[in-house]
Amino acid sequence: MQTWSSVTVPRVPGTARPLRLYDTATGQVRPTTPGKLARMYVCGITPYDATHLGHAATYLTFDLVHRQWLDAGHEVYYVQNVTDVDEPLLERAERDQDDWIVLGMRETALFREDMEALRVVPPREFVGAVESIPEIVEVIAKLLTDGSAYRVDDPEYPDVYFDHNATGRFGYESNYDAETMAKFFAERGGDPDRPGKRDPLDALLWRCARPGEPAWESELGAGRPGWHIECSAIAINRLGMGFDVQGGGSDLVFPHHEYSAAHAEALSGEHPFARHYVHAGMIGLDGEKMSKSRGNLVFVSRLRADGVEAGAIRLALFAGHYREDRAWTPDLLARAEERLARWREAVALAAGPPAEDTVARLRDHLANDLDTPKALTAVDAWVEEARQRQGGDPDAPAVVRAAVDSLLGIAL
Ligand code: 5CA
Ligand code: ZN
Repeated sequence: MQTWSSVTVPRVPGTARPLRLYDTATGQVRPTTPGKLARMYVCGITPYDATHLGHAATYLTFDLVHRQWLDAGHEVYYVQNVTDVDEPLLERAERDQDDWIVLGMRETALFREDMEALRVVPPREFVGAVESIPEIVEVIAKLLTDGSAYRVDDPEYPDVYFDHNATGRFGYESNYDAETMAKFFAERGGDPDRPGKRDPLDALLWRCARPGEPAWESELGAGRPGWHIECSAIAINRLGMGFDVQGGGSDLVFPHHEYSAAHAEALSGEHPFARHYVHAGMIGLDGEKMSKSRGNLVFVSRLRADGVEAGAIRLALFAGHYREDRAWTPDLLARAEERLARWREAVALAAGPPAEDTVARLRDHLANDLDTPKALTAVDAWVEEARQRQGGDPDAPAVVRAAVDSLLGIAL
């Protein structure tokens, strides 16, 4: 698929800090240790509705990861998928009497526009599930040959399932107990009661064609892929095993990232799938998680239509820490707009207090598990001093402007 337009990331004087991130698998904030090429996979949208602020918060989180690595001199091989064939998309198309392909194309186009407007540095590869079916089929066939996958005993629909114990490490990513796994598996797209499975927790890899459903001819028979194997195949075929960061919202901790890792590890015989599993908290509205199925959404495109600036959306979301579940409120946006105006006013001054310390603190806070609340406070301090004192270093406003642009993605 086509990705979206690039954005210029200015260079900032001084030295970057190595990025440390919280890893769900080990429960610790650990240094990321990319080579010259940093490798990141972030789970993309299922395009049946417009991008809401929850999605935006997640993609902005990983944009910060991307930007800190760029600042540290790495090249970043960033891959993001689009789940352009799956149950929720087909259900929505059915409900609205829409063509699922057209619906997916329309929402994906809007997503690209939203990401561009938010100044998100684009992935190097933006990959659809449909266009990846041949490579997904290939990995499923290999899992079947190796005995990590099996067909259910159903002559009509002999769907292929993954033996979740194939690696002997299942559960290492989420660290959930059996009860929590069973609960989330059932709630988040799993089918514990499918007759013929060897274990309720085994996950679907290939769904044989049913009447009226989209299907592709393949060596597995006509059908379509399960969800988790899509991300395993797309990630390892581009990034290889042991890539630096697997990312998404915290609703993907289980089952999605646990199974994506288990599939890839069973397939390759290598561990780990990713060196860090990084999860953004859930954005809520009126006390509930913002989600397409609940319909309590604030769309990025709606805010754009209302003239809200990307920088204000970033500042509103970055006012909280990325791992916290947090609420979107009109007041949060109003405060972010005021902050943006104050910052803009300060960098437009002819001079300001020396920028070195501010830039160093900004880098320190962001390198420490993306501590954006503290990073914003560090910029606030410089801004207040610049506005009150006037005068000082004539180069400082441009340096702060470049640092805020490069490290936080905010154009002042
Ligand atoms: N296509 C799959 C991933 S392979 C999927 O989960 N799509 S999605 O459209 O449902 O979500 C896209 C991304 O936004 C995921 O990373 C998900 O974790 C994240 N997300 C969804 N809702 C929220 C929310 N309310 N707050 C923060 N992130 C969210
Ligand atoms: Zn995914």
